[in-house]
Amino acid sequence: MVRCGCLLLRKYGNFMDNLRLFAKGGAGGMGYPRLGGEGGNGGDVWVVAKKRMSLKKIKDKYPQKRFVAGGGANSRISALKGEKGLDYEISVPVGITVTDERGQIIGELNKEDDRILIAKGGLGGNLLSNFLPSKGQKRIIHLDLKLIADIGLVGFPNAGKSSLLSRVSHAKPEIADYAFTTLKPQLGKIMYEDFKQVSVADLPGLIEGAHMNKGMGHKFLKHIERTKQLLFVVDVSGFQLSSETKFRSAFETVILLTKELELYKEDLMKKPSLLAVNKMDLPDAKDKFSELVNQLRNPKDFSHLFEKDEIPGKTMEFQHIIPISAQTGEGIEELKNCLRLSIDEQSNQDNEKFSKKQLLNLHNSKLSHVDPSLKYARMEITECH
Ligand SMILES: Nc1nc2c(ncn2[C@@H]2O[C@H](COP(=O)(O)OP(=O)(O)OP(=O)(O)O)[C@@H](O)[C@H]2O)c(=O)[nH]1
Ligand SMILES: [Mg+2]
Repeated sequence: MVRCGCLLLRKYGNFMDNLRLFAKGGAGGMGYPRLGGEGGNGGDVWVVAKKRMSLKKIKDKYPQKRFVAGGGANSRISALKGEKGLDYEISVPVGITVTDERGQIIGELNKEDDRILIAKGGLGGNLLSNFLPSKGQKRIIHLDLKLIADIGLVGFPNAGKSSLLSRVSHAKPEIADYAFTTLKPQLGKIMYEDFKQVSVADLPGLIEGAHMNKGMGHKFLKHIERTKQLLFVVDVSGFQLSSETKFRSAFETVILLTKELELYKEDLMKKPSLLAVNKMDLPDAKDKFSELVNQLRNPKDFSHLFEKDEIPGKTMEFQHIIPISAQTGEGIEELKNCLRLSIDEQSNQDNEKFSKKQLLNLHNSKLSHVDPSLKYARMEITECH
């Protein structure tokens, strides 16, 4: 039996769940003192939730991460009331918390088309301001993607994801012997003896072609993006959607699930992942499990089982592979321990990364006070270590 010891360590990737940007409202337009004309107000900068957006897309499209709205028009004889400057709308993903530089929450975008004003345009010049306009508001904004859970359950239909969630938490998801029982994410929490909680999202089953929107398709895959880690759940005896579709062994389901994630978004492959092999109470399960582990150790030797375009560029490297039975409870404690270990390890690495960054900032700010020639000399020394 492969226990927690079956560790295939991998580096944690950097799934993008936050972005810092600069926003500036447009300046107001000049007033017209002689005729009492008012300049137009500057445009405002908004963030607007859009379904198909991701923080990565924003960063790739606008590497400078600078968003400035249009200026208000000056008042003139032909148009005494100057026109308002153009607003700037930044499309952001749904499920974002918007905070300012001090960490104060400005608002949340929970559904499509929700919008928040992040930088107000300046006022146009008028009588009160002696016809002088004001500048637009400047602001550093943080966008944080709210994760729906620490762990997302990924698997073909009927693998036993909902059964597993009901085993490890107090959640009561629907469980049934047909595909697509779960139609939207269900959340549960694993409680540990030291009161630590790890949230788990039971997600709708995935089928081949999900990246092309088959089955629950994108809806399902979008949820996977919003979990810290993935727990693949596969039926040790394999899966067949219907008599018209191919039977897939447990190994094939792992490979095909990986391929679907890769085709949807390669970044998903960077998330720390674990594998729970379910239904170990079934006859022959132990032999099938050993076969699966062997296949996962040498995936290349089994590439003949797939069409070329079904093979993922990289095989998923699981941190732990745990045989379980959601029905009898076998392996469930082990699984809970492995999940805890993996989540703790990830937060330690995140903390470490954060401290290193802080130290580097501190180091650089100290160096900026010394003679520039010394600065380079010192940098070399630091790099030698
Ligand atoms: N023998 C056995 N059956 C199980 C086990 N876990 C789940 N099942 C059965 O498998 C069937 C599917 O279980 P679900 O938990 O609904 O599966 P799911 O992965 O949530 O399915 P979808 O919501 O359709 O994606 C049900 O009939 C369960 O009773 C197990 O460990 N052993
Ligand atoms: Mg389910």
